[in-house]
Amino acid sequence: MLFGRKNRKPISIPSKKVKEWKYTTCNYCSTGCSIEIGLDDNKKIVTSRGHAGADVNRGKLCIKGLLEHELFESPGRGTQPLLRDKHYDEFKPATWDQALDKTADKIKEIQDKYGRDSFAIVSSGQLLTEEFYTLGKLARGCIGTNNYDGNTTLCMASAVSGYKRSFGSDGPPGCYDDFEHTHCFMAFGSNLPEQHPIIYWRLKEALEKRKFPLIVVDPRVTMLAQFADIHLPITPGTDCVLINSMMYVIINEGLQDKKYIDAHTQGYDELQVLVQDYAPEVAQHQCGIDEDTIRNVARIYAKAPAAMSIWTMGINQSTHGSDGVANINNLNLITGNIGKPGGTSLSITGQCNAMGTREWSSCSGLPGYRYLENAADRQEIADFWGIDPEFFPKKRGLAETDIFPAIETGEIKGLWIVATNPMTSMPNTARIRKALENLDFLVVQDVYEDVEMNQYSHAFFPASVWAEKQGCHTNTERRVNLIDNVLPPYKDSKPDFWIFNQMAKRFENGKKIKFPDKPEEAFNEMKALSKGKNAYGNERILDISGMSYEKIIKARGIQWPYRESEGEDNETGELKGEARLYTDGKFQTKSQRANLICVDFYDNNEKPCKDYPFWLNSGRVVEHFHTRTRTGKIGNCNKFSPTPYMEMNPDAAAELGIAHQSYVRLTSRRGDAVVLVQLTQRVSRNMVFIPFHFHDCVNRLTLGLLDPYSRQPAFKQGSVRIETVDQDEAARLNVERRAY
Ligand SMILES: Nc1nc2c(c(=O)[nH]1)N[C@H]1C(S)=C(S)[C@@H](COP(=O)(O)OP(=O)(O)OC[C@H]3O[C@@H](n4cnc5c(=O)[nH]c(N)nc54)[C@H](O)[C@@H]3O)O[C@H]1N2
Ligand SMILES: Nc1nc2c(c(=O)[nH]1)N[C@H]1C(S)=C(S)[C@@H](COP(=O)(O)OP(=O)(O)OC[C@H]3O[C@@H](n4cnc5c(=O)[nH]c(N)nc54)[C@H](O)[C@@H]3O)O[C@H]1N2
Ligand code: SF4
Ligand SMILES: [Mo]
Repeated sequence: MLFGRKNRKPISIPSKKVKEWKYTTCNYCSTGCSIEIGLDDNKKIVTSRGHAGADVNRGKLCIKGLLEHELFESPGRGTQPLLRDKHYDEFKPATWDQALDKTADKIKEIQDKYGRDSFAIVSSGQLLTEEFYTLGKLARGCIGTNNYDGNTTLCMASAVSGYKRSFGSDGPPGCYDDFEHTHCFMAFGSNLPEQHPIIYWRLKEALEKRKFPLIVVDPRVTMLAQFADIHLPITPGTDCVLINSMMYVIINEGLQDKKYIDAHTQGYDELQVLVQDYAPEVAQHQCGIDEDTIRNVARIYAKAPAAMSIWTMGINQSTHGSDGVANINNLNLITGNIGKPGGTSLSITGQCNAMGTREWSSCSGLPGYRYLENAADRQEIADFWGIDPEFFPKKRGLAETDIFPAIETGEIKGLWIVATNPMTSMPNTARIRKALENLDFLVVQDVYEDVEMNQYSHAFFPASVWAEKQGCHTNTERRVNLIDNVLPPYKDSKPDFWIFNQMAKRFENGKKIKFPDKPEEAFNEMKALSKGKNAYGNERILDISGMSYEKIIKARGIQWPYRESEGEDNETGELKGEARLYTDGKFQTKSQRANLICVDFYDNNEKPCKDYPFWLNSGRVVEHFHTRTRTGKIGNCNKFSPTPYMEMNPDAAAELGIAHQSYVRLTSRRGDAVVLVQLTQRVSRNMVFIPFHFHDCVNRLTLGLLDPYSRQPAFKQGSVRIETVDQDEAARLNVERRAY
């Protein structure tokens, strides 16, 4: 039956008169889609499309990528540098030299008076890799502060920490092609259809060719959970209990991969003892998943010829974030599911270049997965940059989530914020505002002048955005792709790369270290540093020495490792890096064995109680990106959710007399927020979910307890109470907030 298809008119896409298509890569999420931007006769951008020849997205884009070209001229963009003496004064326009001189002088003045570490730098996962590498040179090699970190502490820090503890190194071992080979797919706290729509599309394509079980662990009935074969609505923060219990079943029923465990892991005996405390009949009362389901899922996972796990913020943003990652790795190690097609432990990365910052920014160490704690690593980088190794600290400084408390106590007096908006994205907004008032000097470097962080700044550096610049990103599956330069910088904004280079000239060591003018020369430095062996004598995995911009564009992205010796694939003529890590079962540890790590559960979350009876969960929706500095300005994204809102269960609302689309006030132990109510069965009776995209909303309420290893906040666990409010007053407040 054709349902009248024969009579249907073909869809026609209006011609946009594209004269030329320019290659680039999406700058929102970590999927890493290749985009072509269409220019007309006058070199004006008229449209975008997905690159059909790119392996990642094969012609597809999501709503954000499709409309990304509207960013270049969006309202609120920074047009010129700005300066002021006090954060409550009016800004005055400045030249770049004036703004850079003033900032460099302030940095030196603060450091002279209070010590080198009293000036902190917080960057992002959203710059280009060459920019991260250059900022690392500047922060570690010239300014010399140890309090230098990125917003990845809010995002991927737990994945990094868990990978390092299990495998001896960061780096996701799997890839999207694993979907084509797996026999069981388990997702922990990851909502692919909304947050990584094109990864989801790849998964769906694989599922349409060959059915395999899709198991989703999420307290909320997300879009991915709606498509799942088995949905486990877990009690927030207890994934480790579920995984320990699955391992109990696997080990006690003899379903583990003994050969793999013996040959490639260490620590099995201790793990085997630990999981005995997590029999399903006991664990069910902690994690909220009944014992039969735990047994069923454990058996499906262990019996599958290849099984894979993915996770995102449901795991990372927890006080058990790093442990959760290590435990997912445990599950995959004991079932022999690392480094084989369809068998892997794949963290789905967040921001477009969260991987690039992990690899090359020097935030948590030195470039190329090197450690400050390791003398040979310090020496090697000091020699390469041409400075004294004694200039480097011997251990890592504060993470972003410890930098703000150090501002509060006066230990840190100056701050440089690059491409992040902690006024909206950090937990407990009131505390962040108070801390920022304490600063002697704040410089904000952002694409947008109206970014909330700018309210407290003394200097503002307007940055160029996305394809106004050139450089690389690394995506979730370790694929390095190029953002090619399509347009000149907007007004007097400058690429971040240029800004860092100019700042370096104002410091003593900036004259010793080479700061090349062209991003590709910085890329060549990274290539040189990526070769050879690490401190344990293992071949470096983060090897990009075979890549060049030309090759990357030709291949539409290349996965690392891609060594100098690697050429074209003989059969296909393609340029391909290695799709998977640890295929030989050799890890980056001293013994080359992976560590099985005992993860015991302790319950330290703020939980619902009499006064605050609802779990507060937060996350994202498809049409918005983060703090909405970008998608809030694009009409066709913003129109879907222009207002702060929360998902609430209809039965819970009925009990409190709360109507659909009315305003309510939420109160936590930190503060309050007014939101619009959306009634939905997606959340259970004792939980609400709020997208964190809006300023003065969910992060006024969040507690954000920190993970002991990664220092990542538990954004997703806290508690609130809900009250009705005067609807007219709330509506007025809401209009004021929707200023753009
Ligand atoms: N449209 C869009 N896409 C994005 C982004 C965006 O802002 N907008 N941001 C990008 C970035 S930086 C990131 S980090 C990713 C985030 O991508 P995701 O992690 O997929 O997104 P979130 O909505 O933050 O959280 C995912 C889920 O975690 C669940 N969760 C909460 N608590 C728990 C728990 O205790 N256990 C488990 N198992 N699950 C739990 C929540 O219910 C939520 O559905 O998205 C990236 N992609
Ligand atoms: N409650 C709650 N809070 C959360 C989360 C949650 O799930 N719940 N998720 C957390 C996570 S995973 C993340 S990643 C963070 C994100 O938090 P943020 O990093 O604060 O979010 P963004 O809005 O992406 O901020 C990036 C800023 O960089 C600017 N920008 C974009 N491109 C460029 C560029 O090329 N150069 C410069 N200089 N600036 C640029 C943008 O305009 C924007 O102001 O939020 C965290 N906060
Ligand atoms: S899936 Fe991510 S990378 Fe791809 S177009 Fe959408 S936002 Fe961009
Ligand atoms: Mo993130």
